[in-house]
Amino acid sequence: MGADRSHEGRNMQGENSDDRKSARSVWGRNTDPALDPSEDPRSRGELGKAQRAMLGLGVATGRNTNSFDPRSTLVRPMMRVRLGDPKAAVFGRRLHHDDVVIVPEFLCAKDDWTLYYKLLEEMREAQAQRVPNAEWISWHEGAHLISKGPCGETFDAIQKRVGDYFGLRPENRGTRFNWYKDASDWKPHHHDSAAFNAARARNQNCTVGISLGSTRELAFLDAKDNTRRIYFPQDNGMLFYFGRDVNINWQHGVNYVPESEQDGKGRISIILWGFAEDVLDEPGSPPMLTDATRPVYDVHASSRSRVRRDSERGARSKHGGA
Ligand SMILES: O=C(O)CCC(=O)C(=O)O
Repeated sequence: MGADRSHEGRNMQGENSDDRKSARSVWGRNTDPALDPSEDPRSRGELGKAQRAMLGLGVATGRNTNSFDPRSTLVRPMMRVRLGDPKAAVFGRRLHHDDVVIVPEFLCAKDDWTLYYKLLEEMREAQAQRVPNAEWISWHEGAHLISKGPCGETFDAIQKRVGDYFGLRPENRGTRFNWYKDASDWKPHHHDSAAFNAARARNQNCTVGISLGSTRELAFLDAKDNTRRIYFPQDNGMLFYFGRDVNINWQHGVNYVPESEQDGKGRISIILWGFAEDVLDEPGSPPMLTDATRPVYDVHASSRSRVRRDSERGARSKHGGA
């Protein structure tokens, strides 16, 4: 494509000058001093559209380019995927409300199922000792199992490590123990309740999940357009975090596995809802969902009784959930 010459011969004040000369002092200011600047050919010759846009000498599009203005990319995404270091004690970087953080092998090697079976063993012991609420119950209309009172050394240690990794306030940590007993269990799409429950939202601005056992897909479904879906694999030992606005903009769930691919193996997810400090507040966050903006699927509840139920739940319990 031929060069766009419309801005040549003007400097930032619109005066006549050679762009290349006025650019020299600005271009490449922040490059690594350990590098030889002459190895970058852009320090010579004609300025490209991206260079000119950077210097305020005009912003151009191209036939296959949305914008050559580098600042046009500084826009909030609907989801920003970040990677954490499994060897670190803390994530250690500032979080955004759009963040999804993935930490593969956070708890164990991908092919080591020791923790999966150990957690199940601890749950069996708790159930045998009749620890209150430790029993398995059917959840999400029979889609999978949960325990409302999970306990055990391993469970406690996992919760602590996960909460500390993101610096979640200890007093606000809510938890859930999901068991997808085999590959036929799944989880329907939903928002965690902090998306629509103001009392919860005061104490919870993120969801963190730990996966153990079979790899399953965590599916995100655009809350405004269910043709838009993003699927993340959840491997054994992996940690997965998502921020407040991800929970509002998307529903999430665990995809069903086609019958031909079911292998009998299960998965545990330990979920922690909590409040991460110092998350970057940026303009353009979505409002919390209200009864008007949130799709109503419960044909048995009037919207009024459900609003009341939600706020009561939030006031009574610090735990999160769907
Ligand atoms: O199992 C998972 O990874 C998702 C769990 C979840 O969405 C929930 O417990 O609300």
